[in-house]
Amino acid sequence: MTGSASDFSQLSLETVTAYLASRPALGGIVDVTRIASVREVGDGNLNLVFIIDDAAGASVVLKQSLPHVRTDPSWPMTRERSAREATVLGAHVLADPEHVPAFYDFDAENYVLAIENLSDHRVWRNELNEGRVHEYAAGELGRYIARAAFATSPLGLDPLEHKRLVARAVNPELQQITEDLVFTEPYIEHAHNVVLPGNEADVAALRSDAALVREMGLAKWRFMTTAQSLIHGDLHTGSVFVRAGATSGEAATDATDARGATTASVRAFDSEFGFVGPTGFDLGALWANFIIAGARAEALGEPARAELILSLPGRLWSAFEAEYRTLWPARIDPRVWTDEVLERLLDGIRDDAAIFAAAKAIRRIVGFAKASDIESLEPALRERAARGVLHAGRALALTRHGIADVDALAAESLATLRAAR
Ligand code: SR1
Ligand code: MG
Repeated sequence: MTGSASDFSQLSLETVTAYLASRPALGGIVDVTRIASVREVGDGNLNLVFIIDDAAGASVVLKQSLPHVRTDPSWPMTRERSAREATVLGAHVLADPEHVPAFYDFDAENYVLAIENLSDHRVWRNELNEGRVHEYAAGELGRYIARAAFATSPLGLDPLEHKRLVARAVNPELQQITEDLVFTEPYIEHAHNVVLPGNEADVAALRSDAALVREMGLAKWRFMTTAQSLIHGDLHTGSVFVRAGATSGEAATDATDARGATTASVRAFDSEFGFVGPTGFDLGALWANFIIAGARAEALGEPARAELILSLPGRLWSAFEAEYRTLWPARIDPRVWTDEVLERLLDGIRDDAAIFAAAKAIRRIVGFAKASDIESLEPALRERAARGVLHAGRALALTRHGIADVDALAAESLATLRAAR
């Protein structure tokens, strides 16, 4: 019954401790008889997030989906997205435990995931906004995407298992949000679209560019009809935690390895938009957000930092490709998946990554769910930065064909950002 002490359908600061006590799987994670603090820290578009610490310093994060968009309660949203996130995180923990939070529990009745508290990490987008690039993170995420892609595709899964995974991971409502927000709404008149008056002509130019709209239509088709691997589905820099190591040139933290040295750590979280889709989508999401972060650095008059940030797409791709190649000999069916097939797969994933990057860069300027990198700039700087991202997205979408060098494409994006006035 709603409001009773054992009603956990919408957790609150008052009910979280009783909830923990009701979950046997969490007994070994925190001491529920000695809870020291409970905080609600959710600041994304969708969910409640609680951090609970016990008196001995152990902690856990509880993430509960709401039946609507957190930032817009009039927009209903399936709570089953929690189950989809549990499916993705469960599979990715098996594929690459180094790059995702530890996964303790999933409560399907109350839509609650219990995961590792990574409070000693920082959200990468916030770090980028403050001028700390954490460039090592791009390579780590390239390895993560490759490991997850290999393990959850027919390269690493028995064919029947892959089909069962496709069925288990289908995520209709959230997939449709991406179809609408990323690939459609920026190119039509829609109430979700808001730009500065000075950027209205830039958006009109995108919409009247038939070649660009065609590329976005084809990208949407790829997104909707491709079932390669179980993707994260929303891998922007706000879905990544980073913690620098002692030698990575960033601020040190108190997490140490066996020798007492601070260890770097990079974790992808918030995979509720995941499904079995195109592997290049996660690469493209990060790539887009590197363009956006680079636009911010340019707008703030930090060209060296912008250049460093625009080296990240290449670092991401190189690490992905190297890991994918390393895993390739272990593919479960080499009979017709010859080494030539590997080259074609990589070509296709790279091309997908580029067009998805273009789409995801443009959507963060035009449509719903913008990026704080740009939004936190004062309007005169914001207008130019937004224009630069739109121009860079368009150029990437239209010139990527046949260019196998991600560094060259990123260099073109940097030049485009710089040319925007
Ligand atoms: C209503 S959800 C809006 C956006 O937030 C998420 O981060 C996804 O990117 C989604 O498109
Ligand atoms: Mg999210």
